[in-house]
Amino acid sequence: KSAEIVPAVACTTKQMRQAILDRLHKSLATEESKANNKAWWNATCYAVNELLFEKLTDTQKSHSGHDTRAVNYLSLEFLMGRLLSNNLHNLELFNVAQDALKGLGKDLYEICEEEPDMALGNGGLGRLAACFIDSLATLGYPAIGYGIHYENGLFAQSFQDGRQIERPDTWREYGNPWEICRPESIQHVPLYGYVETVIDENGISHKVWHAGQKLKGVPWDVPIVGYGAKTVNILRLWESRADEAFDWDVFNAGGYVDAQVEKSKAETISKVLYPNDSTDEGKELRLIQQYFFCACSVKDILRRFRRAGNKWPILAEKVAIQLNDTHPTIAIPELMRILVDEERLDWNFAWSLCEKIFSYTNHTLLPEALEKWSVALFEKVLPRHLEIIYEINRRFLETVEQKWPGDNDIKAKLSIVEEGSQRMVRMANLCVVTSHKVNGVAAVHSELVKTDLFPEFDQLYPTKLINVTNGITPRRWLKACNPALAALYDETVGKDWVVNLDKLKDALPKATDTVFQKRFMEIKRDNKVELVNIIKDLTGIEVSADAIFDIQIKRLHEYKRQQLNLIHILTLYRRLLDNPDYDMVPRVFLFGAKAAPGYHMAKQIIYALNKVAEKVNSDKRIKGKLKVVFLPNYRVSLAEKMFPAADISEQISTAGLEASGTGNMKFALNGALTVGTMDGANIEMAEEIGAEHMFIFGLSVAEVKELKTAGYNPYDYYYNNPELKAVLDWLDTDFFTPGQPGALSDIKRSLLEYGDEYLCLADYESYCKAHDAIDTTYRNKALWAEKAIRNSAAMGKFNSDRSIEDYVENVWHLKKYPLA
Ligand code: 26Y
Repeated sequence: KSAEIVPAVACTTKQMRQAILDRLHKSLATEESKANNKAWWNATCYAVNELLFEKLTDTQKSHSGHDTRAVNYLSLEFLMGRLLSNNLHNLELFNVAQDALKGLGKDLYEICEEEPDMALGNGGLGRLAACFIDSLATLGYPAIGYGIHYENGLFAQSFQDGRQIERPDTWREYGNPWEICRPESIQHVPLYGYVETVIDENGISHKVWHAGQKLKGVPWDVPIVGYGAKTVNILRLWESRADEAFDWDVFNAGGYVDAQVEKSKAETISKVLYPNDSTDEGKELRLIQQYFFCACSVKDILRRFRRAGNKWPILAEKVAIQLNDTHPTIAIPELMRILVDEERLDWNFAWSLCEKIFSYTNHTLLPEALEKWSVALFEKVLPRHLEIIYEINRRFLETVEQKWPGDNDIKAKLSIVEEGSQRMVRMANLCVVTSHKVNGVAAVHSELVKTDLFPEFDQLYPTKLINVTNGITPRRWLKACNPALAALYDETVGKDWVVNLDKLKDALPKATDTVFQKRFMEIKRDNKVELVNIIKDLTGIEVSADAIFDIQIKRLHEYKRQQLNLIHILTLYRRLLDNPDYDMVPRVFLFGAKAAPGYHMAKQIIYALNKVAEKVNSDKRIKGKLKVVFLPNYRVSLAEKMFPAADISEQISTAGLEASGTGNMKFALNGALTVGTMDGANIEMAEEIGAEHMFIFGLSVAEVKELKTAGYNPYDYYYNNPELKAVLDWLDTDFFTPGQPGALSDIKRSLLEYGDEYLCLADYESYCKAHDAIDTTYRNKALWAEKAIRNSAAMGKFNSDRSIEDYVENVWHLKKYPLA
């Protein structure tokens, strides 16, 4: 690979400046003196689009010209964040745009702040999809992301008296410059109704589904620019509308109003992203969302296939479909339905195509997150798909019978349909049965998928279950979000690290170089100062950049154990109150997290953290040694300011429960040290970095299993550790909630009476010790700097480009087609 990267798109500062002005005048009908920052942002986006659209059409032309094999990445979530800064970086025009705007009296960083986040996802799974489409385009692979054009993304969070309030996220209320509506590619989607058996002219019977309702899927395309702009792929998002063709009947019968009501019902399908990321609620609207999106995407995939003049036998040579968790599983029976019912292909032939086309990524072992849909609901909404699932299952159970003759327990366990008072369709089983590859997202997780989640499937299909360790895109998570550190790496290891993150290793010899250490830590300090200002703006709280910035940012979940972090904070606070001279490096504990609106305990933990923050931050006795800040509305754009400013990364899930984690990688890449359990990708990070440069604590996966089998009793820890007992008892008083004793007792109850499912108390002592070690290590500036550099420079493996190459080699088998 060459060292010097030639700019992807020719554009001088002068040309950029003119393009922005033109857009301001000719597209936005305003002028310099009247334009606010939002208008400048829009004008800049339009100017970028002009450069980008040409590459987009060139890429699409090349892909159809070569009739390329492509991966279709189906995901209910794409957590894109903002696009302007990233697109400029990938076009290698960030500096050009910065200079152009400077010439116009504007600051590009300020302009970028005008962009609403595209928050079409909950967390890790959605952000992973966003990193993956960046990598696919960067590597030059033909790929399409398919998703839903939600009118409202993940809710906006604010706090009222410390409690989470949710408000709708109106990200495109005033339009979105990045999306292109494609009415020429509209799809129609049937729902409800009944199935008829029809005998054709040759006397052969087949099934016809007569829909009770029809939806229209309108595609919105978002261009995805790869780094270097050698490929611009698309993310295609479907918006639901009423199908006019269908409404005419009601309309003509005088039902003008009814027709309008039908119309708004159809439009609710893509209205809102479900904010749950662990408990599957089995809601009808969600199933319809999933089907609507899968039906549109599958039809679109087949439309492109046919347009190229191809015939069915080569479908699996041209099409790979990746299912991002089980959420798009319904694409499987949908493809079978089209091939068998509409195209009248033989079942066995259609099935052999599906087996080659589909593959599935599992992101969780938590039983409550595994999707199941009631047979009754299926029967009502998708009657033909239910029949197809039954037939898939009937044939599958024959294979099980061959492998384990007469073993009805195994059949019951593996069956796609779960028997019981409410019969349920198990989506994960359908995925595993169909897919040629099933992957977990980190080594330990993939092992647990084999041994704990699907052991019999692993015996039945010994090569199906594999691992693809997650990754993050270094373009967004280093180059764009931490320009100073990116520049230091450019200078130290060459600019190639952006596409070859392993290059960072060349900086390792500098880990002990005092000059390099000084520069590395000055950058960290500057980033902390920036965050100090953001904290002040958002919360009014004043913190010092000299303190250790200890950050936990991720969805709020009991298994992620923000409550363990909380009880450690209380421990430090107590130590300080007991002894005002207690010697500790000042610490700022920062949080960002959204709780699912219906998840009571998660909301209680947010409330507790906010109440503890209020008390701690205003307590003069502790002399500013401890601060607690919960930043509201955690999202990608806020994350981009927090990762570069972190000293400590909290990755403290109960071992065995965090499939991978990806925030862990973003922190380390930006020079934070991890305090974490041996869980998910933390384990592989320790292999790369050296565990001695992390603060590893707590029970291992095996120890968690042992303890649970032996019978875990949280009271053992409560009565044996006076410090632990004191902080838990504190939660029962009204110390943090004056006049309202018991307002935080829920948390204590969950950790004692309710059995402490996530073993917080078992890991408490070890966690506190890890934090003591953090304090000691931080006092040694050179040692800390060395470790920070080692963490960052060792992140090569966690480049999402590597993840994509793993998928290409083991699952998708694609070829690269970059533009010349
Ligand atoms: C079924 C529905 C309620 C649901 C919706 C979203 C269930 C789960 C989710 C999202 C899950 C998720 O974000 N999982 C995370 O995926 C990351 C990427 O693989 C992992 O790094 C992380 O450990 C995992 O929790």
